[in-house]
Amino acid sequence: MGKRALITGITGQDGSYLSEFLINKGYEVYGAVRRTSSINTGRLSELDILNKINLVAMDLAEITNIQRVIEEIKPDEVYNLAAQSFVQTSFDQPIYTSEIDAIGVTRILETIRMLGGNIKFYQASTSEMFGKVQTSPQNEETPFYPRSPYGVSKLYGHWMAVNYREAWDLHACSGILFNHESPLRGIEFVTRKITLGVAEITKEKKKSISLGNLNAKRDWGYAGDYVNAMWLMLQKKTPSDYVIATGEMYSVREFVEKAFNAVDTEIEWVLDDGVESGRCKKTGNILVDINKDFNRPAETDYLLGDATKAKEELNWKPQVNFNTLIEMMVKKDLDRVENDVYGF
Ligand code: NAP
Ligand code: G4F
Repeated sequence: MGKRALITGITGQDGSYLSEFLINKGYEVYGAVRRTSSINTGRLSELDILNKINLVAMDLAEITNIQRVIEEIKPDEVYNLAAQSFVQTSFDQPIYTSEIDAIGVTRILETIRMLGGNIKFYQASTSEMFGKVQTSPQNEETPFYPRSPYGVSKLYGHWMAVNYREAWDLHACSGILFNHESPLRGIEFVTRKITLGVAEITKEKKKSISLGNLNAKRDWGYAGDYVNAMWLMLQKKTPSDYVIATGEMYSVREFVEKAFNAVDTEIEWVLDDGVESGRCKKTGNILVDINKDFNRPAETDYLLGDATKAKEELNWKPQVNFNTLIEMMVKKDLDRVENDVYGF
């Protein structure tokens, strides 16, 4: 019989791709979903894997629930992907974010320890823990300096995974993943906001996109490549932590330019009375305006990862580059807008 995996956050971007990946590897996949008032499995349906997954009700806020579920399922591997994952929201909901992204991790680790410690554990750590970066590029040795309640909460979860590994000999790994995107990315994140906006403008459903800090830079990869790395980590005999990144960094501004290029539109940045906008070079129409509401109280200005350890020890490297990623996202959003089917 194949291995059994429990994925928290299965309804999210990474949970959906990881499910697909593990199903293809012959795993029996269990997905933890929190109770919501409406059906929230659009991504799993879009990948056509909903009927291949066993969904179980589990909220990271509730330890009794976590204990019962893990004891009953007896998974070989637990992938903890559930989180309040939007940095901006964490400034408005810092306590809730800590409850799920920090303490939620301890709830799972403690459950695994109480059940004998034989379940392998993956923690979804993040480059946001580097925040105000101390050196560049960032690797596993780079000091952390989180810049948001999300980053601070994730850092707690990260160190808890390390601590349970060292104190209780748990097979716990943290993947320090840099930004990864896809057509299944949530629409509040900047990449998807841009690609959906480009599609809506192209199909004349919208006139412009409002954005915040265009100069922020990120190391953007493809989510489908990154879930592979999660699995590879848990297959290693000795657990460890790994940075997963492309090693290339681009600004939000460059992302905008490339996304419009994908629909044969050239953007020109214009400064008018100190106010910047992105205009169509051909028509002069404003396609991007700046709205300070999207600025963060404290910003992570740039992130650039060095995934050498993952390359050497896991034989992992990204397959999809920046341009292909953007084209893939714009194309999918054009289809969605054209057919008026958004899925999630
Ligand atoms: P996502 O699309 O926002 O998915 C988050 C998932 O967590 C959703 O399934 C959500 O369920 C679930 N969730 C939230 N609160 C929960 C709770 N209290 N109990 C149970 N489930 C809960 O995030 P993602 O992009 O797939 O990221 C996956 C993980 O990797 C997250 O932990 C994120 O912080 C981390 N990460 C992401 C990136 C990235 O660039 N994508 C980079 C580094 C680390 P609902 O569907 O009900 O909301
Ligand atoms: O797309 P973002 O919201 O992603 P952010 O904050 O980098 O966080 C993502 O990546 C982390 C890994 O580093 C994950 F841990 C986390 O869960 C999440 O997946 O913003 C990216 C950048 C920021 O600098 C933001 O200020 O884009 C800038 N930005 C500019 N205008 C905007 C906007 N971000 C959003 N969401 N919306 C805007 O209008």
